[in-house]
Amino acid sequence: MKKISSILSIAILSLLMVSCGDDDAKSGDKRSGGAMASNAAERVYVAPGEHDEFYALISGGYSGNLTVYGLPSGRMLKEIPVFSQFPTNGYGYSEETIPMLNTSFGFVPWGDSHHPDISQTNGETDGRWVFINENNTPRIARISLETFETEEIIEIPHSAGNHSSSFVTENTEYVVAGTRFSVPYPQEDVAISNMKGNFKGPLTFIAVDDEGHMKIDFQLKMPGFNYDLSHPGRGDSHGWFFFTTYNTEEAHTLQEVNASQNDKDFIAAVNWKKIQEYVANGGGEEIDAEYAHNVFDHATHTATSTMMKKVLTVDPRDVEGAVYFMPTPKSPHGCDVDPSGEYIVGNGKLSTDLTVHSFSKMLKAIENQDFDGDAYGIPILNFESTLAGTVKEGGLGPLHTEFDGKGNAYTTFFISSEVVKWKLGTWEVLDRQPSYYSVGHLMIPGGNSRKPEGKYMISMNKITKDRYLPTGPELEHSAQLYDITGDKMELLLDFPTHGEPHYAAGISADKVKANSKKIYRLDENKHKYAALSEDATKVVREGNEVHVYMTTVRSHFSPDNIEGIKVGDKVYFHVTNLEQDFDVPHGFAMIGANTSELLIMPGQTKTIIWEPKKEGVWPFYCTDFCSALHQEMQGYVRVSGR
Ligand code: CUK
Ligand code: CUA
Repeated sequence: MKKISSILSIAILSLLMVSCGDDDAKSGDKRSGGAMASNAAERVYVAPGEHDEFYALISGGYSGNLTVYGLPSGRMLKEIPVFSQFPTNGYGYSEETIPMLNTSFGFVPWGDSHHPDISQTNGETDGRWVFINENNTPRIARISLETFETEEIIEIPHSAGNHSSSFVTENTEYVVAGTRFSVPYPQEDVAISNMKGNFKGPLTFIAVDDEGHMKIDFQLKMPGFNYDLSHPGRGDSHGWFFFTTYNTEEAHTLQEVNASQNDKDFIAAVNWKKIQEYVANGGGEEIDAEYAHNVFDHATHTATSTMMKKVLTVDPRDVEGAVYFMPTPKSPHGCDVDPSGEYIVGNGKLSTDLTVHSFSKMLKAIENQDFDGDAYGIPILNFESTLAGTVKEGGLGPLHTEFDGKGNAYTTFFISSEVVKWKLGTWEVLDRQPSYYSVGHLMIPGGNSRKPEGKYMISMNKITKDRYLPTGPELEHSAQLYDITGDKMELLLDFPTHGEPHYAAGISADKVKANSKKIYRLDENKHKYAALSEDATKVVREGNEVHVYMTTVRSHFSPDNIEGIKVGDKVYFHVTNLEQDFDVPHGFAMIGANTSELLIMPGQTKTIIWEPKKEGVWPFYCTDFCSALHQEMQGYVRVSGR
């Protein structure tokens, strides 16, 4: 590969920095709405009592959570705790959910989530689950779209900066995780300058079964590049997975002069079906690995964490035809596959053009062995031989692309702060709209599948500036909703989003199974400390541990007067909510408890620990307004000296 000291790259990088400054490129017309539809208000208005047409599941970035919005209204419906403790409902604080945040590094109650992706059947979003990655302490979570709760978290061993994740194949055979940092594989104490040629970039393929349970099938021991975004093939390219790479120079310090020298990095094309077969026939090598696998069980309402010890690793060179590199200009970030599966779009973030590869040309090039050498034994395909086309004058700093299912693609440009619509096949630019400001990802419901629901697009912008009433230097990020049914994109709405929403997944509401029904049934409650009726409530002492089997129902706790507790005891409140209605939670808060409160759903049992420090008579109460007598929902614990 040709090494050129890329002056353009550096120029663009400096632009990248100033684009966040006060004089945004192309954002001079502040607070004008771009191509704002005159009847925009009407088109996003969802009348009181009416429901939105789509769910938008928006990553909460460094909040570690996933936030649910309705489209087109932009109304925030729920925040789902995933990788972070959440006092609102005690997630990560209650004894039942603490194991969800266990890792090989111990309890890690925070995360940086980036890319949600909805499970698919036959290439269509199916509304069963949404997966999301955690970048910092590499993990993938599965959230049920029936309960809107996090049900499973698997840690990714031998990975660092779990970024190319968590995209699913078209029948949810795999959810895939990459590594943004190359690392010693397995980890060891070596000089950082030892990196080049020695560090690896393992790509992890996690099999998903019919119940949604995740299990690492294999890890592909790739060369030590940085792996960025990824996308599964679909249709004809089903069976392949594509990953962008950057820093193929393998520089261990990423001052731009070191890491952006190569004019082209790669898109790695991985034939996972071949590797799956190889592994099924006993291929690969088991190596030591330490990673937590945390599963929430619905019958017991309790999560368990298992520490796994081995992972199967595959050297791509051992599987004929498993991996090829497609040269792609200018440090590609996004890697997006169109609904037909034929086009693979590489967004070179230091470029103005977009490079589109053709899957069918790629197959031909492989057949003809149209190679330009290799990288660590992996064939590099000739650039021209896979090139389908180039989108010229797209803008500056392309990041991500989505599709509307009508032959059009939409690409975000961070530096020139705009969304550009272009045509697949002819590569002509059809429309461009400024974003306010500096857009990262964009999302079209189903835009990651064979059947996009191409009615709306949201752009998720990094800079908020003057879009809302000022709230100090920290401003929530801003999303913008466009109607994309016409020739031109029409801006309809701005709405703030929580954390940094790198990406989002969308689905029409009628495909989601959540409805007004009871999730936790009392008659199916297998929690070890459940009290299924008021008669079953009790206080049991075991040494200095005290278990209070408590129930709640409008509007009292049972028991509500507890005596015989001593300073130094460890008191477990196991609270079962006996309500019959599906949506009447009760809360439980104890004075001085430093482990948050509980929010217990009907039929559910949850546990919180309280360690009294002082003698006295101490109150507890219900935190969730549950009836006219909510304020009467209270009790006392008497604490005596030892
Ligand atoms: S990344 Cu944030 S804008 Cu994590 Cu998908 Cu490109
Ligand atoms: Cu129960 Cu308020």
